[in-house]
Amino acid sequence: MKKYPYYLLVLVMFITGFVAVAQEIEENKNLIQNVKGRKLLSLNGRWNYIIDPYEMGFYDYRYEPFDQSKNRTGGFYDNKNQSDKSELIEYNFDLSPQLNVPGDWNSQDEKLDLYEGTIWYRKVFRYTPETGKKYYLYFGAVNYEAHVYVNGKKAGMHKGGFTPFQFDVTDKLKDGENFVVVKADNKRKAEEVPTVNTDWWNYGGITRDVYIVELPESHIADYKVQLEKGNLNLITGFVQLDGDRSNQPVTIAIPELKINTTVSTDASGKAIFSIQAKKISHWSPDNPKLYDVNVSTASDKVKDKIGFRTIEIKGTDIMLNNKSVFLRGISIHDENPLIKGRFRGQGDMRMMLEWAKELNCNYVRLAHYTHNEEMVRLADELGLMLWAEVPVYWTIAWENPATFHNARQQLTDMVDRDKNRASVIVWSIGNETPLSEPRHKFMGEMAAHARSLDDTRLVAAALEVHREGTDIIVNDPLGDKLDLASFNQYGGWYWEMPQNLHQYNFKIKLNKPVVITEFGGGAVAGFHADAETRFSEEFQEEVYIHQLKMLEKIEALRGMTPWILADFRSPRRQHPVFQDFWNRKGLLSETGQKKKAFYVLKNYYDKKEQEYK
Ligand code: GCB
Repeated sequence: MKKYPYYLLVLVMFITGFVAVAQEIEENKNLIQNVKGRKLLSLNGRWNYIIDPYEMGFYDYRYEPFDQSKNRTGGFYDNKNQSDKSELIEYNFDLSPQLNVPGDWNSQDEKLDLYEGTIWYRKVFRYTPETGKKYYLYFGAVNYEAHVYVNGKKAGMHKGGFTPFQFDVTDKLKDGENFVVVKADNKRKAEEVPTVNTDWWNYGGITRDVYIVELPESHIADYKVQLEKGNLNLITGFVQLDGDRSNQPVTIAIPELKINTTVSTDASGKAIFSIQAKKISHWSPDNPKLYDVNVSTASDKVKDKIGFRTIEIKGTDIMLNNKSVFLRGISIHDENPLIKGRFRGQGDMRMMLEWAKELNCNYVRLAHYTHNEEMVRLADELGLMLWAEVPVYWTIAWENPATFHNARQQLTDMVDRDKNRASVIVWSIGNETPLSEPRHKFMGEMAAHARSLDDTRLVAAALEVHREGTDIIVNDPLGDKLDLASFNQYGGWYWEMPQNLHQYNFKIKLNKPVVITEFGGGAVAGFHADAETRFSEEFQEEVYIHQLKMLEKIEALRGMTPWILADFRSPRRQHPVFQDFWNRKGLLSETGQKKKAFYVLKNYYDKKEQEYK
C-alpha cells in the first residue's frame, strides 16, 4: 500500500465522516472462514441478562459513558459483586434471570416481546488458553449494536444485526474462570441498516452462535475455492494466512478429484491458485454434490465441504452449469412461525427448507438480510439455489457516508462468509429502494462492490416498478448495473382485484432474465369464504391463480420467489382479527397449516419442472 502522511489520512477520513466508523470495524477483519471447522469452545447456552432501558450500565447520571480509557468505572461489564456488605452495587448478574443463546429475547420473556433497547448479557466459563495460540471471540450475529467485554476489558463493538464478527481476545482470556459481557441494543435508528421502517419484527439479542475459536498463531484466516467464472473444469481461488505469513507453502487437496496442489504465499500472506480438474460432478439441485476440500499449511489445517457449479446469464436465460434453469422459488424470513422467533438452530432451518422442497422449489430467497451460515450450508446439502441479501430496505439514509459504509461492510461480510457455498447464486444489494439520485449513486456503488468481491455469481436487487394505466413498467435505472430484471409487484392485493389482472402487461426495459422477487396476498389459514373476501384462503388462492397467468405472458420469465413461505410477525400488521401483528402472506400458517394457494404454486412448479427438464 502506498504510504500517505498520517495527518492527510486523518483529514480525509474526517471530511468523509468515516472516523467513527473506521474505529468500529477496526477489529472485524479477516473473518474466520468456516468457523465450525475450527477448534471451538461454544458459549451457547444460558446467559444471565439485565434489561437496561435507560442504559445505566453504560452511562452515569450525567449521561457520560463509563469510559475505560479514562479509568471511569461503574459499567455493568465490570460484572461486580459486593466485596463487603456495605458496598452499593445496583445490579447483579448472578441473581438475574437467564436467556438462551442463540435466541432472540422477544420470544423468551413475555415482557420483552415488544422491547427495543439495551439488554446486558453475561456468560461465565472456564478456559485454559495455551501460549503460542490465537483466540478469537466470534459471534454469528447480534441485533443490532453490540459492545463486547472480556473479563471487564472492552474487546470491541459491532453494528449490524445479521452478519458475523470477531474480536482477538488472546490477551484478555485467562486460565480458569472468565466472563464475557455483551451490551446488545436493538433500537432502530434512521441512519442504520436497516433503517427505522421495515415489515418484520425487530428481534433483539444474541441471535446466533457464540464461540471462542482457538487457532495456531500462524493460521489460515480465509480461503476461496470455487470454479472460475464460465469454466466448468478450472478450480481457482486463494488462501489468506494470518500471523507468520509470507513465503509459506499452502496445500489445497480434494482427494475425490485427485487434486493435491501446493502454492506459496506472497508478502501479504495470500496464495492464489488455479487447478485444472477432470470429471467434476457439478453441484445442482438435482445433484447437490459436495466435495471434501482440505486446506493446510505447516502449522494449520481446515476441512470444508464445497460444491462446484457455474452460474451465468446468456441473453434472457439463467445458465446453471451451461444449462438453462427456471428458478422455482419462495421467499423466507429468518423466523420460525411456530415459536414466533428467530431460527434457533438447524432443526428450525431444516423445517423451513423441507417445506420449500414440498412446494417443489429449487430456489429460495433469503429475505431481507443475511441469514445464518447454517442455513446456507443446509441449502448446499439439500440442493436449493439461494438469493442472499443485505438489509438495504426501503428508505435508507442514502446521503449519509456512514450509512453507506455500514451497508457496504455488511455486504462484504456476507460475501466473505458465504463465498464458498455453491447454493448462493445471487448477491442481492437491496429491496424496493425508492428512486432518487443519491439512491442511484449508493446502489450503483453497492453493485460495483459486490462484483469486485466476487465475479462468480449474479448481482441483483428487488427493483422499483410503477404503473401507467394497465402497463406495469420496469425501467429503474439501477437495472442496467444488475444481472437480472428482478422486482416485486402486488397486483391482486395492494392494487386491482385478482380477476382483473389479465388486463395488465409488463413493459420491461431490460433485456435480462426476469425473476419476480415478490407477489402474494394474505390469508388466515382455515378462514374460508368466497374469492372476493379479503384474508380468506380463497382470495389468496385467486391472487396466485391470476398472478401466475399474468406472469406467464413475460417471455423472459425465468423464475420467482412469491411472498412468502410462512406467516411472519410484523408490527405493521395491525388488524385485530386477521393479523394481530402477523403478516398473513404465508403459504403456511403459524401452526404449519398449508393454505390453498400452496397447492396452486406447487402445481405450477411441477409443470415448470417438466418444461425445463
Ligand atoms: C414488500 C416487502 C416485504 C413486505 C411485503 C408485504 O414489498 O418487500 O418485506 O413484507 O411487501 O407484505 O407488503
